[in-house]
Amino acid sequence: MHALYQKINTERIVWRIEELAKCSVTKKGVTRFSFSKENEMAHELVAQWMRDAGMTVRRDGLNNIIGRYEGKWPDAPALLIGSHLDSIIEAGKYDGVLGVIAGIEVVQTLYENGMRPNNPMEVIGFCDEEGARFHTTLLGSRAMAGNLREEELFAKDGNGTTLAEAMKEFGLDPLQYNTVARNPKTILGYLELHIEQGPILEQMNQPCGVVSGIAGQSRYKFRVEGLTGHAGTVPLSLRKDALVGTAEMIQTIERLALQYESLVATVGKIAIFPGASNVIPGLVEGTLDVRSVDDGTRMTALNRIFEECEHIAKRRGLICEFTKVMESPAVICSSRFIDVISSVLKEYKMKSVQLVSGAGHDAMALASITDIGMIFVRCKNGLSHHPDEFVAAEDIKIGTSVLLDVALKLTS
Ligand code: HGY
Ligand code: MN
Ligand code: MN
Repeated sequence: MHALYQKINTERIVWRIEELAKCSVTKKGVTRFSFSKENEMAHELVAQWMRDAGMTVRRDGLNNIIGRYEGKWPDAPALLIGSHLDSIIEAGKYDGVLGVIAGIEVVQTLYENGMRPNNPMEVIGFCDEEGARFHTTLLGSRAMAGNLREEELFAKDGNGTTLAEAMKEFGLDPLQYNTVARNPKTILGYLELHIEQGPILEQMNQPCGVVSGIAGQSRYKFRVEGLTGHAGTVPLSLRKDALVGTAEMIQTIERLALQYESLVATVGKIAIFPGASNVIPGLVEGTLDVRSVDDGTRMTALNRIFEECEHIAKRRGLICEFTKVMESPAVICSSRFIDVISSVLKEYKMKSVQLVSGAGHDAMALASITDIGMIFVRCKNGLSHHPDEFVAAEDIKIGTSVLLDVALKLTS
Protein backbone atom coordinates (compact mmCIF):
# COMPACT_ATOMS: atom_id res chain seq x y z
CA MET A 1 0.00 0.00 0.00
CA HIS A 2 1.60 3.24 -1.13
CA ALA A 3 2.50 5.91 1.41
CA LEU A 4 0.10 8.16 -0.50
CA TYR A 5 -2.90 6.02 0.61
CA GLN A 6 -3.62 8.42 3.46
CA LYS A 7 -3.34 11.42 1.11
CA ILE A 8 -6.24 10.31 -1.11
CA ASN A 9 -9.06 12.74 -0.50
CA THR A 10 -12.14 10.51 -0.39
CA GLU A 11 -14.43 13.38 0.63
CA ARG A 12 -13.37 15.28 -2.50
CA ILE A 13 -14.11 12.21 -4.69
CA VAL A 14 -17.54 11.69 -3.13
CA TRP A 15 -18.36 15.41 -3.40
CA ARG A 16 -17.37 15.47 -7.10
CA ILE A 17 -19.49 12.38 -7.85
CA GLU A 18 -22.46 14.11 -6.18
CA GLU A 19 -21.81 17.31 -8.17
CA LEU A 20 -21.75 15.36 -11.45
CA ALA A 21 -24.96 13.55 -10.48
CA LYS A 22 -26.69 16.95 -10.52
CA CYS A 23 -25.87 17.27 -14.24
CA SER A 24 -28.98 15.31 -15.18
CA VAL A 25 -32.12 15.92 -17.19
CA THR A 26 -34.13 13.71 -14.78
CA LYS A 27 -34.60 14.09 -11.03
CA LYS A 28 -34.94 10.31 -10.68
CA GLY A 29 -31.44 8.84 -11.13
CA VAL A 30 -28.99 10.39 -13.57
CA THR A 31 -29.82 10.94 -17.24
CA ARG A 32 -26.97 12.57 -19.14
CA PHE A 33 -26.82 11.94 -22.88
CA SER A 34 -23.84 12.73 -25.08
CA PHE A 35 -23.77 16.16 -26.73
CA SER A 36 -26.40 17.47 -24.32
CA LYS A 37 -26.54 20.52 -22.03
CA GLU A 38 -26.11 18.25 -19.02
CA ASN A 39 -23.09 16.58 -20.60
CA GLU A 40 -21.57 20.02 -21.23
CA MET A 41 -22.14 20.98 -17.57
CA ALA A 42 -20.34 17.78 -16.53
CA HIS A 43 -17.47 18.41 -18.94
CA GLU A 44 -17.00 21.95 -17.59
CA LEU A 45 -16.79 20.62 -14.01
CA VAL A 46 -14.38 17.83 -14.99
CA ALA A 47 -12.19 20.26 -16.97
CA GLN A 48 -11.88 22.50 -13.89
CA TRP A 49 -11.03 19.57 -11.61
CA MET A 50 -8.42 18.36 -14.09
CA ARG A 51 -6.82 21.83 -14.05
CA ASP A 52 -6.95 21.85 -10.23
CA ALA A 53 -5.04 18.55 -10.42
CA GLY A 54 -2.19 20.15 -12.39
CA MET A 55 -3.26 18.82 -15.79
CA THR A 56 -3.51 20.59 -19.13
CA VAL A 57 -6.97 19.98 -20.59
CA ARG A 58 -8.18 19.55 -24.15
CA ARG A 59 -11.19 18.16 -25.98
CA ASP A 60 -10.79 16.03 -29.07
CA GLY A 61 -12.98 15.96 -32.20
CA LEU A 62 -15.60 13.73 -30.57
CA ASN A 63 -15.84 15.86 -27.41
CA ASN A 64 -13.86 13.39 -25.28
CA ILE A 65 -12.28 15.43 -22.48
CA ILE A 66 -8.58 14.71 -21.88
CA GLY A 67 -6.40 15.92 -18.99
CA ARG A 68 -2.62 15.39 -19.28
CA TYR A 69 -0.11 15.27 -16.42
CA GLU A 70 3.46 15.43 -17.68
CA GLY A 71 5.99 12.89 -16.46
CA LYS A 72 9.77 13.14 -16.10
CA TRP A 73 10.04 11.72 -19.63
CA PRO A 74 7.72 14.02 -21.64
CA ASP A 75 8.10 12.08 -24.91
CA ALA A 76 7.44 8.68 -23.32
CA PRO A 77 4.14 6.93 -24.10
CA ALA A 78 1.35 8.03 -21.77
CA LEU A 79 -0.66 5.85 -19.42
CA LEU A 80 -4.35 6.53 -20.16
CA ILE A 81 -6.78 6.31 -17.24
CA GLY A 82 -10.44 6.83 -18.03
CA SER A 83 -14.07 5.93 -18.30
CA HIS A 84 -17.26 7.56 -19.57
CA LEU A 85 -19.26 10.63 -18.53
CA ASP A 86 -22.51 9.87 -20.36
CA SER A 87 -25.24 7.73 -18.79
CA ILE A 88 -28.25 5.62 -19.62
CA ILE A 89 -31.74 6.85 -18.69
CA GLU A 90 -32.26 7.16 -14.88
CA ALA A 91 -28.83 5.69 -14.18
CA GLY A 92 -26.90 5.54 -10.95
CA LYS A 93 -24.19 8.05 -9.98
CA TYR A 94 -21.12 5.82 -10.29
CA ASP A 95 -21.27 4.01 -13.67
CA GLY A 96 -18.42 5.60 -15.66
CA VAL A 97 -18.10 8.66 -13.42
CA LEU A 98 -16.23 6.77 -10.68
CA GLY A 99 -13.44 5.87 -13.12
CA VAL A 100 -12.99 9.45 -14.31
CA ILE A 101 -13.11 11.05 -10.85
CA ALA A 102 -10.79 8.40 -9.37
CA GLY A 103 -8.38 9.02 -12.26
CA ILE A 104 -8.36 12.75 -11.50
CA GLU A 105 -7.80 11.97 -7.80
CA VAL A 106 -4.79 9.77 -8.65
CA VAL A 107 -3.16 12.63 -10.55
CA GLN A 108 -4.18 15.27 -8.01
CA THR A 109 -2.65 13.19 -5.20
CA LEU A 110 0.64 13.01 -7.12
CA TYR A 111 0.46 16.72 -7.98
CA GLU A 112 -0.28 17.84 -4.42
CA ASN A 113 2.62 15.76 -3.15
CA GLY A 114 5.05 17.04 -5.77
CA MET A 115 5.42 13.65 -7.46
CA ARG A 116 6.04 13.06 -11.15
CA PRO A 117 5.85 9.59 -12.68
CA ASN A 118 8.32 8.80 -15.43
CA ASN A 119 5.62 8.46 -18.09
CA PRO A 120 2.94 11.10 -18.64
CA MET A 121 -0.56 10.19 -17.45
CA GLU A 122 -3.74 11.20 -19.23
CA VAL A 123 -7.21 11.09 -17.65
CA ILE A 124 -10.04 10.72 -20.18
CA GLY A 125 -13.77 11.29 -19.86
CA PHE A 126 -15.29 9.55 -22.89
CA CYS A 127 -18.27 11.30 -24.47
CA ASP A 128 -20.61 8.41 -25.27
CA GLU A 129 -20.02 4.88 -24.02
CA GLU A 130 -23.61 3.89 -23.30
CA GLY A 131 -25.04 4.83 -26.69
CA ALA A 132 -28.31 5.68 -24.92
CA ARG A 133 -28.99 8.59 -27.31
CA PHE A 134 -27.83 7.31 -30.70
CA HIS A 135 -27.54 3.59 -29.90
CA THR A 136 -23.93 4.02 -31.10
CA THR A 137 -22.15 2.62 -28.08
CA LEU A 138 -18.42 3.19 -27.30
CA LEU A 139 -18.55 6.19 -29.62
CA GLY A 140 -15.71 8.30 -28.14
CA SER A 141 -13.41 5.39 -27.35
CA ARG A 142 -13.93 3.70 -30.74
CA ALA A 143 -13.12 7.02 -32.42
CA MET A 144 -9.93 7.26 -30.31
CA ALA A 145 -9.05 3.73 -31.43
CA GLY A 146 -9.68 4.74 -35.05
CA ASN A 147 -12.66 2.39 -35.42
CA LEU A 148 -15.57 4.76 -35.88
CA ARG A 149 -17.31 4.36 -39.25
CA GLU A 150 -18.46 7.46 -41.17
CA GLU A 151 -21.99 6.07 -41.54
CA GLU A 152 -22.36 6.21 -37.74
CA LEU A 153 -22.37 10.01 -37.97
CA PHE A 154 -25.87 9.66 -39.45
CA ALA A 155 -27.31 7.62 -36.59
CA LYS A 156 -30.43 9.38 -35.31
CA ASP A 157 -31.69 10.00 -31.78
CA GLY A 158 -35.36 9.84 -30.75
CA ASN A 159 -35.98 13.34 -32.14
CA GLY A 160 -34.45 12.54 -35.52
CA THR A 161 -31.26 14.54 -34.77
CA THR A 162 -28.21 12.86 -36.28
CA LEU A 163 -24.95 12.46 -34.42
CA ALA A 164 -23.33 14.78 -36.98
CA GLU A 165 -25.92 17.49 -36.25
CA ALA A 166 -25.44 17.09 -32.51
CA MET A 167 -21.67 17.41 -32.96
CA LYS A 168 -22.10 20.58 -35.03
CA GLU A 169 -24.25 22.07 -32.25
CA PHE A 170 -21.18 21.59 -30.05
CA GLY A 171 -18.96 23.42 -32.54
CA LEU A 172 -17.38 20.18 -33.75
CA ASP A 173 -16.83 19.28 -37.41
CA PRO A 174 -18.22 15.73 -37.86
CA LEU A 175 -15.97 15.15 -40.86
CA GLN A 176 -12.97 15.54 -38.57
CA TYR A 177 -14.07 12.45 -36.59
CA ASN A 178 -11.07 10.50 -37.81
CA THR A 179 -8.60 13.07 -36.37
CA VAL A 180 -9.49 11.66 -32.94
CA ALA A 181 -7.61 8.41 -33.60
CA ARG A 182 -4.52 8.08 -31.38
CA ASN A 183 -1.12 6.79 -32.51
CA PRO A 184 -0.69 3.56 -30.47
CA LYS A 185 3.04 4.34 -30.11
CA THR A 186 2.11 7.31 -27.88
CA ILE A 187 0.19 5.07 -25.46
CA LEU A 188 1.67 2.89 -22.71
CA GLY A 189 -1.71 1.29 -22.01
CA TYR A 190 -5.26 2.01 -20.81
CA LEU A 191 -6.46 1.52 -17.24
CA GLU A 192 -10.11 1.75 -16.16
CA LEU A 193 -11.62 1.63 -12.69
CA HIS A 194 -15.33 0.75 -12.80
CA ILE A 195 -18.04 -0.56 -10.51
CA GLU A 196 -18.52 -4.29 -10.96
CA GLN A 197 -22.23 -3.92 -11.79
CA GLY A 198 -22.68 -7.45 -10.46
CA PRO A 199 -22.82 -9.32 -7.11
CA ILE A 200 -19.59 -11.33 -7.03
CA LEU A 201 -17.25 -9.01 -5.10
CA GLU A 202 -19.96 -8.41 -2.50
CA GLN A 203 -20.58 -12.18 -2.17
CA MET A 204 -16.80 -12.72 -1.77
CA ASN A 205 -16.55 -9.78 0.63
CA GLN A 206 -13.82 -8.18 -1.52
CA PRO A 207 -13.66 -4.39 -2.13
CA CYS A 208 -11.89 -4.80 -5.49
CA GLY A 209 -11.25 -7.35 -8.19
CA VAL A 210 -9.25 -7.59 -11.40
CA VAL A 211 -10.98 -7.96 -14.76
CA SER A 212 -9.65 -10.78 -16.94
CA GLY A 213 -11.78 -10.03 -19.99
CA ILE A 214 -14.90 -8.31 -21.32
CA ALA A 215 -17.79 -10.13 -23.01
CA GLY A 216 -18.37 -9.54 -26.71
CA GLN A 217 -21.62 -7.91 -27.68
CA SER A 218 -23.92 -7.60 -30.68
CA ARG A 219 -26.47 -4.83 -30.78
CA TYR A 220 -29.30 -4.92 -33.36
CA LYS A 221 -32.43 -2.95 -34.06
CA PHE A 222 -35.42 -4.80 -35.50
CA ARG A 223 -38.73 -4.10 -37.28
CA VAL A 224 -41.73 -6.44 -37.27
CA GLU A 225 -44.29 -5.36 -39.86
CA GLY A 226 -47.86 -6.69 -40.02
CA LEU A 227 -51.19 -5.07 -40.88
CA THR A 228 -52.93 -2.32 -38.92
CA GLY A 229 -56.65 -2.98 -38.50
CA HIS A 230 -59.79 -2.29 -36.48
CA ALA A 231 -59.60 -3.93 -33.05
CA GLY A 232 -63.33 -4.58 -33.09
CA THR A 233 -63.94 -6.03 -36.51
CA VAL A 234 -60.96 -8.12 -37.64
CA PRO A 235 -61.27 -11.78 -36.49
CA LEU A 236 -58.15 -13.02 -34.65
CA SER A 237 -57.57 -15.72 -37.30
CA LEU A 238 -57.22 -13.07 -40.02
CA ARG A 239 -54.91 -10.70 -38.16
CA LYS A 240 -51.26 -9.84 -38.93
CA ASP A 241 -50.67 -8.46 -35.46
CA ALA A 242 -47.06 -7.16 -35.27
CA LEU A 243 -47.12 -6.92 -31.47
CA VAL A 244 -48.36 -10.47 -30.79
CA GLY A 245 -45.76 -11.74 -33.27
CA THR A 246 -43.04 -9.71 -31.51
CA ALA A 247 -44.17 -11.07 -28.13
CA GLU A 248 -43.74 -14.64 -29.41
CA MET A 249 -40.29 -13.70 -30.78
CA ILE A 250 -39.20 -12.19 -27.45
CA GLN A 251 -40.22 -15.37 -25.59
CA THR A 252 -38.35 -17.42 -28.18
CA ILE A 253 -35.23 -15.26 -27.73
CA GLU A 254 -35.34 -15.93 -23.98
CA ARG A 255 -35.89 -19.69 -24.51
CA LEU A 256 -32.91 -19.89 -26.90
CA ALA A 257 -30.61 -17.77 -24.71
CA LEU A 258 -31.31 -20.01 -21.70
CA GLN A 259 -29.72 -22.89 -23.64
CA TYR A 260 -26.27 -21.22 -23.51
CA GLU A 261 -24.51 -20.96 -20.13
CA SER A 262 -22.39 -17.89 -20.92
CA LEU A 263 -24.94 -15.98 -22.97
CA VAL A 264 -27.40 -13.19 -22.20
CA ALA A 265 -29.95 -11.62 -24.55
CA THR A 266 -32.10 -8.56 -23.94
CA VAL A 267 -34.87 -6.76 -25.80
CA GLY A 268 -34.50 -3.43 -24.04
CA LYS A 269 -36.58 -1.12 -26.15
CA ILE A 270 -39.76 -1.52 -28.22
CA ALA A 271 -42.07 0.98 -29.87
CA ILE A 272 -45.57 0.05 -31.09
CA PHE A 273 -47.25 1.74 -34.06
CA PRO A 274 -49.72 3.28 -34.48
CA GLY A 275 -50.07 2.80 -30.70
CA ALA A 276 -53.85 3.22 -30.20
CA SER A 277 -55.90 0.98 -27.91
CA ASN A 278 -58.49 0.14 -30.58
CA VAL A 279 -56.06 -0.49 -33.43
CA ILE A 280 -54.25 -3.74 -34.22
CA PRO A 281 -50.50 -2.91 -34.12
CA GLY A 282 -49.13 -2.90 -37.65
CA LEU A 283 -45.49 -2.21 -36.77
CA VAL A 284 -43.12 -2.82 -33.87
CA GLU A 285 -39.56 -1.44 -33.72
CA GLY A 286 -37.12 -2.61 -31.07
CA THR A 287 -33.58 -3.43 -29.98
CA LEU A 288 -31.76 -6.69 -29.32
CA ASP A 289 -28.58 -6.94 -27.21
CA VAL A 290 -26.76 -10.30 -27.16
CA ARG A 291 -23.54 -10.95 -25.20
CA SER A 292 -21.19 -13.76 -24.34
CA VAL A 293 -17.57 -14.17 -23.29
CA ASP A 294 -17.37 -16.67 -26.14
CA ASP A 295 -17.74 -15.11 -29.60
CA GLY A 296 -18.63 -18.45 -31.22
CA THR A 297 -21.51 -18.96 -28.79
CA ARG A 298 -22.76 -15.45 -29.42
CA MET A 299 -22.76 -15.88 -33.22
CA THR A 300 -24.43 -19.33 -33.03
CA ALA A 301 -27.16 -18.02 -30.74
CA LEU A 302 -27.70 -14.94 -32.92
CA ASN A 303 -28.16 -17.07 -36.05
CA ARG A 304 -30.66 -19.30 -34.27
CA ILE A 305 -32.56 -16.25 -33.04
CA PHE A 306 -32.77 -14.83 -36.58
CA GLU A 307 -33.91 -18.19 -37.99
CA GLU A 308 -36.63 -18.76 -35.40
CA CYS A 309 -37.91 -15.20 -35.65
CA GLU A 310 -38.10 -15.61 -39.42
CA HIS A 311 -40.23 -18.79 -38.96
CA ILE A 312 -42.57 -16.98 -36.56
CA ALA A 313 -42.89 -14.05 -38.99
CA LYS A 314 -43.66 -16.35 -41.94
CA ARG A 315 -46.27 -18.31 -39.96
CA ARG A 316 -48.01 -15.07 -38.95
CA GLY A 317 -47.74 -13.31 -42.31
CA LEU A 318 -45.33 -10.71 -40.88
CA ILE A 319 -42.08 -9.19 -42.15
CA CYS A 320 -39.21 -9.26 -39.69
CA GLU A 321 -35.89 -7.40 -40.28
CA PHE A 322 -32.82 -7.23 -38.02
CA THR A 323 -30.21 -4.49 -38.66
CA LYS A 324 -26.82 -4.58 -36.97
CA VAL A 325 -26.05 -1.39 -35.00
CA MET A 326 -22.71 -2.41 -33.51
CA GLU A 327 -20.69 -5.51 -32.78
CA SER A 328 -17.66 -5.81 -30.53
CA PRO A 329 -15.72 -9.07 -30.03
CA ALA A 330 -14.87 -10.29 -26.55
CA VAL A 331 -11.53 -8.85 -25.37
CA ILE A 332 -8.90 -10.23 -23.03
CA CYS A 333 -7.10 -7.87 -20.64
CA SER A 334 -3.31 -7.66 -20.89
CA SER A 335 -1.60 -10.29 -18.73
CA ARG A 336 0.96 -7.64 -17.71
CA PHE A 337 -1.83 -5.40 -16.40
CA ILE A 338 -3.60 -8.34 -14.72
CA ASP A 339 -0.35 -9.29 -12.95
CA VAL A 340 0.31 -5.74 -11.73
CA ILE A 341 -3.27 -5.28 -10.49
CA SER A 342 -3.24 -8.71 -8.81
CA SER A 343 0.06 -7.93 -7.06
CA VAL A 344 -1.36 -4.65 -5.72
CA LEU A 345 -4.53 -6.38 -4.50
CA LYS A 346 -2.32 -8.87 -2.63
CA GLU A 347 -0.36 -5.97 -1.06
CA TYR A 348 -3.76 -4.78 0.24
CA LYS A 349 -4.31 -8.28 1.68
CA MET A 350 -7.15 -8.85 -0.78
CA LYS A 351 -7.71 -12.07 -2.69
CA SER A 352 -6.99 -11.20 -6.30
CA VAL A 353 -10.44 -12.17 -7.55
CA GLN A 354 -10.49 -12.35 -11.35
CA LEU A 355 -13.79 -11.51 -13.04
CA VAL A 356 -15.07 -11.46 -16.59
CA SER A 357 -17.11 -8.36 -17.28
CA GLY A 358 -20.57 -8.99 -18.79
CA ALA A 359 -20.94 -5.22 -19.10
CA GLY A 360 -19.19 -3.42 -21.92
CA HIS A 361 -16.64 -0.69 -21.21
CA ASP A 362 -14.51 1.82 -23.12
CA ALA A 363 -11.59 -0.52 -22.42
CA MET A 364 -12.96 -2.94 -25.02
CA ALA A 365 -12.62 -0.24 -27.69
CA LEU A 366 -9.07 0.73 -26.62
CA ALA A 367 -8.06 -2.96 -26.62
CA SER A 368 -7.66 -2.76 -30.40
CA ILE A 369 -4.73 -0.30 -30.09
CA THR A 370 -3.14 -0.84 -26.67
CA ASP A 371 -2.86 -3.01 -23.56
CA ILE A 372 -5.89 -2.71 -21.29
CA GLY A 373 -6.44 -3.35 -17.61
CA MET A 374 -9.56 -2.94 -15.46
CA ILE A 375 -10.10 -2.77 -11.72
CA PHE A 376 -13.60 -3.53 -10.44
CA VAL A 377 -14.99 -1.95 -7.28
CA ARG A 378 -17.76 -3.62 -5.26
CA CYS A 379 -21.20 -2.04 -5.55
CA LYS A 380 -24.16 -2.60 -3.21
CA ASN A 381 -26.26 -5.65 -4.14
CA GLY A 382 -24.44 -5.64 -7.49
CA LEU A 383 -27.05 -3.12 -8.61
CA SER A 384 -26.33 -0.88 -11.61
CA HIS A 385 -28.17 0.89 -14.43
CA HIS A 386 -30.51 1.86 -11.58
CA PRO A 387 -30.92 5.02 -9.48
CA ASP A 388 -30.08 3.06 -6.29
CA GLU A 389 -26.58 2.14 -7.54
CA PHE A 390 -24.23 2.66 -4.56
CA VAL A 391 -20.53 2.36 -3.64
CA ALA A 392 -19.32 2.75 -0.04
CA ALA A 393 -16.84 5.59 0.55
CA GLU A 394 -14.36 3.10 2.04
CA ASP A 395 -14.44 1.04 -1.18
CA ILE A 396 -14.01 4.22 -3.24
CA LYS A 397 -10.89 5.03 -1.20
CA ILE A 398 -9.44 1.51 -1.55
CA GLY A 399 -10.28 1.37 -5.27
CA THR A 400 -8.68 4.76 -5.94
CA SER A 401 -5.62 3.80 -3.95
CA VAL A 402 -5.26 0.54 -5.88
CA LEU A 403 -5.59 2.56 -9.10
CA LEU A 404 -2.86 4.92 -7.86
CA ASP A 405 -0.50 2.07 -6.97
CA VAL A 406 -1.09 0.27 -10.27
CA ALA A 407 -0.59 3.51 -12.23
CA LEU A 408 2.68 4.21 -10.38
CA LYS A 409 3.96 0.66 -10.93
CA LEU A 410 3.26 0.99 -14.66
CA THR A 411 4.90 4.42 -15.02
CA SER A 412 7.88 4.29 -12.71
O1 HGY B 1 -24.20 -1.84 -21.88
C1 HGY B 1 -23.14 -1.93 -21.26
O2 HGY B 1 -22.61 -3.00 -21.11
C2 HGY B 1 -22.47 -0.71 -20.72
O3 HGY B 1 -23.16 -0.27 -19.59
N1 HGY B 1 -22.45 0.31 -21.73
MN1 MN C 1 -23.41 1.39 -18.15
MN1 MN D 1 -20.05 1.97 -17.61
